[in-house]
Amino acid sequence: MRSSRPSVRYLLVGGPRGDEQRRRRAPTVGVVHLLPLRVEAELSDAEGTRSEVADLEGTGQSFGLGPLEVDLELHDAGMEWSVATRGDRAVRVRSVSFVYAVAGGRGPVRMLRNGYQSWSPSSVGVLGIDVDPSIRADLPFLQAAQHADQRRAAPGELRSEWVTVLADDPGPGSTCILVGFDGGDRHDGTLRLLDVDGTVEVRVEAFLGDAVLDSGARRDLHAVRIDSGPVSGAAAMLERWADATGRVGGARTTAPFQVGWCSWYQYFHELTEADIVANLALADQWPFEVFQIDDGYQAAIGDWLDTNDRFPSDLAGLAGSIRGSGRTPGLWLAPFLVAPDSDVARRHPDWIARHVVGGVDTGPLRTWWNPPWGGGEDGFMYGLDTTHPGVVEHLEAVAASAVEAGFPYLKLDFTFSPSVDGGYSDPGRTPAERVRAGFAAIRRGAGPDAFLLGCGVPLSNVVGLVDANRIGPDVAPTWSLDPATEIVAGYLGTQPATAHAFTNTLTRAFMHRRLWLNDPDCLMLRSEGTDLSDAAARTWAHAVGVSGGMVLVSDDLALLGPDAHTLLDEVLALGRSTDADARSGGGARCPDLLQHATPRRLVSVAGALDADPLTGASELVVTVTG
Ligand code: 9PG
Repeated sequence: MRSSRPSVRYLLVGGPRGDEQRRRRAPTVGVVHLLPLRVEAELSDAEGTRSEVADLEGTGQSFGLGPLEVDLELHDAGMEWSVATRGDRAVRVRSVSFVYAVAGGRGPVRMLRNGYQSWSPSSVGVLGIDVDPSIRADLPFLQAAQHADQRRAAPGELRSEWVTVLADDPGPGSTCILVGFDGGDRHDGTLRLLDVDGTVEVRVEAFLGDAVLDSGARRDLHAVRIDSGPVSGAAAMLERWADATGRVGGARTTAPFQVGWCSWYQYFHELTEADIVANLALADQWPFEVFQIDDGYQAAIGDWLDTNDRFPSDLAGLAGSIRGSGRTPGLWLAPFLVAPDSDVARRHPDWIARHVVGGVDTGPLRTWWNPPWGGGEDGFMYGLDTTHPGVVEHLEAVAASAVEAGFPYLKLDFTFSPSVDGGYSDPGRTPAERVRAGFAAIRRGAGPDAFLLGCGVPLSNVVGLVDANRIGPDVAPTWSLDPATEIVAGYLGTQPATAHAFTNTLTRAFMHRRLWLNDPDCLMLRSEGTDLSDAAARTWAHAVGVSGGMVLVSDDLALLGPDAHTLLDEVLALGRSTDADARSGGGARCPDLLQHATPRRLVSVAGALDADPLTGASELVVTVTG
């Protein structure tokens, strides 16, 4: 749970070049635009004392906020900024924000809410109507996995991570504005939309997550990019933002189109080596290049290099069988989690991040809970401290050993873990830097040629280190969920269901081959042992195809007949064609991105898919080239 350290907010009201800027821009009424309002910083005091002093004097583009100074360069297309300490003491910074008023639009403001990590829902919320899920949940343990800032949102506030599009009332002449950070490796970026006494404000927040800035330290914050135009151009705006952000971050976007098999959505935790062998024996009838072993082989969460009793072979033996069949061996791991009773946790208790409440260390930091993993504390898992040099060395060695054993394809799961609030050996790092340090160690160990797939990953933190990212929640052999099955209030959308994966596949289509390769999650082609109707299974398969993203099949191949082959062939034809277009700057586009809470249409050179997200029924019009 979050430490309840008191925090202080400093406000600078009026803002840089306020009136002059307002006059100069004078946008037409009816066009959504932003007006600069103020700078804010939120500080946490290590001693737990609350400071009441706010230093508000500003000089030019340099603004004093208590013990901090924020330097800003505002321009029409965004801003560059940095934060520094002034004075002779270190400062613990939760966030630094620039606040704009959202003006000129008609009716309630709609917000594309991009989720924090792979599984976080991305869809549209309406200010004043929808609420942030944390308001209902009020459960920091879960919120830590789903948001950059694990605290509850303010009442009425909507938030988006890394980038957002704000639009006014739908209808002819509707306009929108994009606000996004051009990176996420130094800190997360949260866009918060709220109505403050009738003024709609968007808070552009650089989230430093209580990082300690030493006396004299200056940190460059990620530049903010602003773009605007008719709402019909929203998808193109996001593509431009992703192009620019991918360039700044040195995105890895050139891996081949991926076609493979994955064990998870058929065998789950009960996977055995016999299952792998049986599916490998049938794989020659299928076009799989990758054969990926998911969760279930490992001796314990954290002990990735040892197999359990259901696997007579070791990792090298498993990789050898897959390689012997002519395929690329893939392996799942959750590299930053350790079970309390794992070898690694017993041998290196000092590698585990600490749970700190009000400045008091209360034990190892639990970052996830999954009862099937056992682990000695009813399924609670500890988080590794990725700022500890021993952990960095360990992660490098694990990745090197996995590749050495024959697995050049690694699915790195539950990787939000180092972002969770807690005690880490280097208090100067932001949550984003802690996540990235873990991935950087794995990349170094795995080498430049390994294929790294992020999952459960804070998306903005890993550009340039991963080849691909999961961009949605887990599929399941069911289309949608009865709201009565919601486990944590507000977070139904994070629970496995194919409709949830479908939504993110559309809303995040623009990321593919601009920031990494998109992994929309697996196809399930079976027609027995599933609650998915044929129509819904086809809708999902076609969405994956039209998106141009990775295609992994997750079925017991013995269950599949000729229809499954036909459907996979259709998906691959669609996918290869969209993906080829994505390589040259195109790709799939979601034309109704801001029209509904969840979009329904996905269009690419390969075809156009129209679906009903409620029922899973759809129509696909395939482009026929002569
Ligand atoms: C293995 C699985 C598969 C799958 C991953 C991930 O929010 N949740 O409770 C939640 C639980 C599991 C989960 C995702 C979300 O699945 O996405 O593909 O690898 O782990 O355990």
